[in-house]
Amino acid sequence: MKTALVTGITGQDGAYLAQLLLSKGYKVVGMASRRVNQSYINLERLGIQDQINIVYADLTDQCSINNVINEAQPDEVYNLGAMSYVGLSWQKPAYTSLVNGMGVLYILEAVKNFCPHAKIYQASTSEMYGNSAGSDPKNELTPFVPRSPYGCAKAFAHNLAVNYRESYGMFVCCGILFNHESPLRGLEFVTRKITHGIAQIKLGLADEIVLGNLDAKRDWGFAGDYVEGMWLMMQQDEPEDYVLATGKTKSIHDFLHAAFTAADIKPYAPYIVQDPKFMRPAELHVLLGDPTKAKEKLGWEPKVDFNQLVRLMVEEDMKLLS
Ligand code: F7E
Repeated sequence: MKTALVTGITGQDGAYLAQLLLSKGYKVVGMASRRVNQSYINLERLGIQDQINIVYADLTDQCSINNVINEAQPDEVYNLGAMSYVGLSWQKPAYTSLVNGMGVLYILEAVKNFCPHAKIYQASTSEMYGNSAGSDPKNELTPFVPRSPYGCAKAFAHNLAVNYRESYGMFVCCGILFNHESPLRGLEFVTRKITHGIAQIKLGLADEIVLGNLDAKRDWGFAGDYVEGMWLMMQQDEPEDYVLATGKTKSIHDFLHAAFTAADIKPYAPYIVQDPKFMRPAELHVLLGDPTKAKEKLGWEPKVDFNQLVRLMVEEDMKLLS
């Protein structure tokens, strides 16, 4: 039986990845930071909370990471833990850099020193590209020009992961994932904020959704598909970096249209209020990924398309609230 250590076990990706690993017969050790009010709701919603060995450690604390890795002796480490809300990274730049940047250094060092046989997956992100103009769709060779403290920290971590692979011959692969959503997405992210808001409107619990920039475009896929890509990267003989994306981009307007349509409400405009509070100091206008390498080398392709994803999220939020 293989052992996988998953940091960020309480998040959307942690929950879906744990579910996948359990279905493949892994022992799953889930790392949680045990901050105040930490919620295990995602694991509970998938019905797998009792099958995960939860351990407590923090990505800002090298000692705690050392202890967990030394004790668990995992075959595979999936580093999904992060301060993942880009908008908040302007308010908490130092914390974001510590968790998303230095935290990765701590994982790399702990594996190098205490569990050198372990393979590592690092959660890199399309936020690292920033607006790198004229380079759509973005692939593994597109330069990083990050536009947020979040993106800067993730680019640092990505470069470090590649450096440890090259310097020490460690198995470290980075998945450069474009936006991936699901009914388990946190309510602060725009997709879930919209689908949850629609469910509230439908049930008479709210009459508007307050948003920021509606013109931004994202390459949105289903998180359940993307965790399969993570696992596939770790099963290769050689560690490499891969983009996971759908290859299609849609605006927030497109998402609103699809989501309100799925809920049988038209038009959506009367329900939307814009507030500068949700605008970012530096916006990333368009993201579009090229998943060709993942398709050719891993045989990975997203299965759930944009409209199916939106409908799934709306329906689940309706069920949840009613
Ligand atoms: O914003 C715009 C906002 O916060 C998407 C994370 O998983 O994916 C995610 O980062 C877009 C932005 O995701 C609101 O300005 C408008 O242009 O849902 P989001 P994100 O920033 O793309 C990447 C790949 C990651 O790695 C991250 O960890 O939507 N937008 N109005 C809004 N965004 C939010 N959150 N709230 C609004 O009211």
